[in-house]
Amino acid sequence: MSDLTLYLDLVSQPCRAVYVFAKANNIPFKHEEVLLFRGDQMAEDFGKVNPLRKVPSLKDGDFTMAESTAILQYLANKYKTPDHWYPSDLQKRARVDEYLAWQHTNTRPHAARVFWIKGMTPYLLGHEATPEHLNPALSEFNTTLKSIETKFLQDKPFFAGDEVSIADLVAIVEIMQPISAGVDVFEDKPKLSAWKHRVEEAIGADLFKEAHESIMRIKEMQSRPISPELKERLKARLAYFTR
Ligand SMILES: N[C@@H](CCC(=O)N[C@@H](CS)C(=O)NCC(=O)O)C(=O)O
Repeated sequence: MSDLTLYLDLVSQPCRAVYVFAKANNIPFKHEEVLLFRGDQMAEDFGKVNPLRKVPSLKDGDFTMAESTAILQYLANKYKTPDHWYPSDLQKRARVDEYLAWQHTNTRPHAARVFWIKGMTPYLLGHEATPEHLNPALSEFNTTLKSIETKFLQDKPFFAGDEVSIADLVAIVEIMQPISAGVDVFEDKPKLSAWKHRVEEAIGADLFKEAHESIMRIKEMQSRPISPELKERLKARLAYFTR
């Protein structure tokens, strides 16, 4: 039995990256669900694993850690996964690290903003997102996608060259978040769309689909009851994105 436990909610993009990576590499782990819509992140026991109360989180024996990109690097190093995921070649690895550093202030917040405004406004406020809020978010996200094409992908099959790496994985799960809210992310972007298909194939279509099942059913989840307290917290988060 593995000592490794991953605390995940697959509606979360960084959780999906960690989940897909562990599964694709046959890393044995115990999957502990921390369902954010149920408020599980506030449970006392989870606070001991991650006082930041965020997923993904990892526990390996007595060792605990947070932050998806650091978790991916830990798993790649510990389980000596195939080199292409996190290349040992200095400059290829630097390409991966470069994207992982960039995405924290680009793909991640910009994709999340589109998702929250388009996908969470009807749920939390009972009406569709207004163009006033949605359009600037879409425009910012499209600029990010353009940078991914021109700076990170260029004319290569994947960000670090001929094979998939954790940088591609982190990017694709983030880009899928607005798709789940009904945004046609790949419209008029054949290059990015072809890259998405390559990443999906490299990961395995079944695993890719499985990891995205819950976020693709977000509407169904939104029809379940949640506590008024949690709803208020979610509204505050939405207000942050529309400020
Ligand atoms: N930078 C962190 C972000 C983690 C994060 O923000 N997780 C969100 C889900 S996507 C979360 O746990 N939110 C719970 C909350 O804020 O209550 C990472 O990459 O792991």
